[in-house]
Amino acid sequence: TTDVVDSTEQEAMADEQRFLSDPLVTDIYTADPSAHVFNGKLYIYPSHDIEAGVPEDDLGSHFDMRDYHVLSMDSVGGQVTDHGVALDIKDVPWAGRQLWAPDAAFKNGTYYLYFPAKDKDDIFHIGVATSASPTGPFKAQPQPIKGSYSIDPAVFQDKDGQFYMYVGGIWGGQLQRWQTGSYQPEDTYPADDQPALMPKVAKLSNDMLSFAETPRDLQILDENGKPLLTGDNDRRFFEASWVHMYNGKYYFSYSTGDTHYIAYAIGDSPYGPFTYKGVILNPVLGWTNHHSIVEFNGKWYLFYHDSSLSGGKTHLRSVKVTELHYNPDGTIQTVDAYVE
Ligand code: FUB
Repeated sequence: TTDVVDSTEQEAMADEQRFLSDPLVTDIYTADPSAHVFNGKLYIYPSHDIEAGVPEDDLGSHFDMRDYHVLSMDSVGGQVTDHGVALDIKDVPWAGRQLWAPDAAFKNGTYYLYFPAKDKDDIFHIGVATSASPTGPFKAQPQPIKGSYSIDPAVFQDKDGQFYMYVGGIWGGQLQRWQTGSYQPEDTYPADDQPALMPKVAKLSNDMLSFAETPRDLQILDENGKPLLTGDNDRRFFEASWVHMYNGKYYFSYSTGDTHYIAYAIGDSPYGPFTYKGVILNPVLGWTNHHSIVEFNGKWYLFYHDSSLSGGKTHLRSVKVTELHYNPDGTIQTVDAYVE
């Protein structure tokens, strides 16, 4: 791709940067951190990056991850525990390759791990696995969630207890192949002056193992109430959905992919529409940018990743955390992961 920053350039950048925060763990590579507070403790559900030796391409084939580890911490800045393998791809009957960005939820004594993987036909779907413990081991359902596709599930519990899944990613995430409602192997996109492809949102069923409805489009609007356009690469949705609530408003945040921002939009309902508000996190070292936002002991935190530990290798990332600050009007102060 013309957009993938040249690896040598990334490695040179890594030598020059001073980093805002350190990796949470350094003995394995981790990415795409989904943070949750369960029983007063912070749990992080990341991807587990490995060097699989797969060449870099636009579809993200070099992200060839095979298992998940769960991390936990009692306090931000305190000791981080790596709980070992929580789910291995060999124990997911339907999965072929590429365990990408997961998320987790808790309901009625059971923990649910939601994860994207390509099936044996190389089509991404969302799987679910369950455990009595937040750290696993998780047992995968025999089939992916019926009607699920694409990548990067984020599960949000609304104030009335209802759970919603937000999902989708373009390019390697295959969202563009589902525009007709069924899978088309060709990659087609709306024209630059047309509304951009949107992430999907669906209510989860009571059993947390299926969709209670057909996933619907989640609208992200500009300041004039018009959908963001395909050509608006600095603002349009690419991947890495996350939803949180602050002061009664719903915040939908996501990566802009090829422009490398974590952006956000605010709305009044879990279904949206959401209005674009700005950038939460400026580009980090490495191509991808992926985050989560959580309140813990009265402070707000941004979990994110970058490729500093690997010296700039895009597919070998490390999870980090920094405090997040709001302005009095509810907008979020932009984080820059590097200090002068
Ligand atoms: O980690 C693999 C993929 O890279 C994730 O699913 C995307 O969000 C990007 O971070």
